Amino acid sequence: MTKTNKSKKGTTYSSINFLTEKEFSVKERICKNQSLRIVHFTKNLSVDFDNNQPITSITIPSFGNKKYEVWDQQSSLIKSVDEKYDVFLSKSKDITYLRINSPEDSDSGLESPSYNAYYRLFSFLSKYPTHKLLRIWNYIPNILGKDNNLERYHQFNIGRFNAWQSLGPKGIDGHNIYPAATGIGMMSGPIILECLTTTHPVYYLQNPRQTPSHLYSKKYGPLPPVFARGSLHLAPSGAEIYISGTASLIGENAVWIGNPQMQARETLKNIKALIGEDNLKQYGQAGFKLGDLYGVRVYIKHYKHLKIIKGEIEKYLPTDRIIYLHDDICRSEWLLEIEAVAKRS
Ligand code: 3EB
Repeated sequence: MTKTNKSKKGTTYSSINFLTEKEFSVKERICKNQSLRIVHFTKNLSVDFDNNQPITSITIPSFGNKKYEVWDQQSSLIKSVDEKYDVFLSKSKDITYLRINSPEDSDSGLESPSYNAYYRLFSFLSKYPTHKLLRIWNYIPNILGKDNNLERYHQFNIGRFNAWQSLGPKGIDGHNIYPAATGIGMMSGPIILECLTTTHPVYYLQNPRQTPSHLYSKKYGPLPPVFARGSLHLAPSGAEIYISGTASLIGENAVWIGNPQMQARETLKNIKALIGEDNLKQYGQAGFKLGDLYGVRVYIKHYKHLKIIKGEIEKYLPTDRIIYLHDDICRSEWLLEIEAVAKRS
């Protein structure tokens, strides 16, 4: 039984830490009992998922010795599996974590496994009407590959879009509601969705510098990717923003083609605009700063750009809040993508 710790304010709180293999092995038993979510970044596809533990192996290698991302939740956790929709669930007082794997059969592409993953997610969630989607991670094997002349990311987007149209969450006016997300490559394995839900208030943010993704023109795929640029979560321990995967994008176009340093700067500028006061005052919230970011994942396409990108990011943030990952981003022009959680310390 996990002990429930209360912070000074009497509210629960969570923390995100990046650990080396060694640090993780020392704390493994504690982690497994107290963590809402553990992501293991690895080259090798693990044969099976442990459906009793919140550990997910993701085939995205890390550049440094940090290999684990651990989300600690200082309150009791309930773990279970929904047999009907094959959803793994880890539930804390404030946030629920869900994981869905959707394998690809032979060579029919990603549209149907993507539809299947979202169909299962929405069917599962329909039983919990008080839970709202807060954040989704979409791991897409061989994201830049093509079959039948259609990019695999675009196939994924078709499946996701269609599932959302038929079963996804809707606002009172009937419009679809999309949470913050990441859509990123992975070396191998099934499509994996990791999701967070909450029963507390959540507002979905757009970025004033960027076109909302559901309005992208057809040149970026026959049906658009659907996600918000961030989710503002009014948690009992204070406001926090789940920042979607963010790249060097103005309007709907990639900028600074071929220039990793300027792509890093532009990406940070986008994040600043998303979390800044101007974008939040309509919700009665003060702005956040780059110095408020935690759990920062930096996906980098080429090893040769690591140093220059690291240099840009570490002008604003301490190394221990960042993990650098080697990965393909969903548009071939992008050399990096950044995601994080903003929380006032
Ligand atoms: C972009 O601005 C970057 O497909 O779920 C970011 C976040 C991106 C989420 C997704 C894709 C997704 O279009 C790519």
